Amino acid sequence: MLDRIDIIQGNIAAFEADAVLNAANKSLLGGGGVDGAIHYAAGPELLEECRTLGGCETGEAKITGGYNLPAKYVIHTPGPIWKGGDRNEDALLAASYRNCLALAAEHGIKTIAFPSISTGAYAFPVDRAAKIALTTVRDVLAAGSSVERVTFVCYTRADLAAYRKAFSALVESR
Ligand code: AR6
Repeated sequence: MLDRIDIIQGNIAAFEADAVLNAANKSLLGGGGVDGAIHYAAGPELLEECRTLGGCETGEAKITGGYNLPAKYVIHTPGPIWKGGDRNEDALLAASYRNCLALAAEHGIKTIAFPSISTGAYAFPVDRAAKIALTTVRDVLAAGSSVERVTFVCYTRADLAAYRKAFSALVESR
């Protein structure tokens, strides 16, 4: 399943895939980081559609159109805010990845790009998040998802290094 996962450095708002993931907040009404970049590139119609969704709980996911993005869809998920690690953060982060992939499969999405959910403004430690992200995606693909390709789009070199390291550890543990 790891051969269906890519890790690259870039801006997720410019990535060409059936869907891109938005590391949103529970209001789904925009913000900084990934959320800001996606809304800026998609244009104001994305916010108009988001206003109709009534927000989203942490670890859950909602889907909209991609408007001016290269991607056809945006899947929005509020990841957990890091509070030290004993507030169910790991399980909530895994739920974000799982619920996004389930929604993607329901919509016939074959290619999807994820940012590093929760590791910016929400302060989740990136090494720990990378391991959870990759193992969760690998397990969903292994369980028979119709999603064919998952790309992690890392913004910084440090994030890229963390995701590559976590990926290598998974390859070695096979
Ligand atoms: N493409 C890919 N990755 C990016 C981009 C980009 N254009 N911009 C930042 N990153 P964050 P969170 C990386 O803060 O931690 C928003 O205000 C960034 O380096 O975007 O889940 C929302 O509205 C970091 O590694 O998301 C919420 O209020 C990762 O993406 C809150 O931030 C996630 O950083 C969500 O916080």
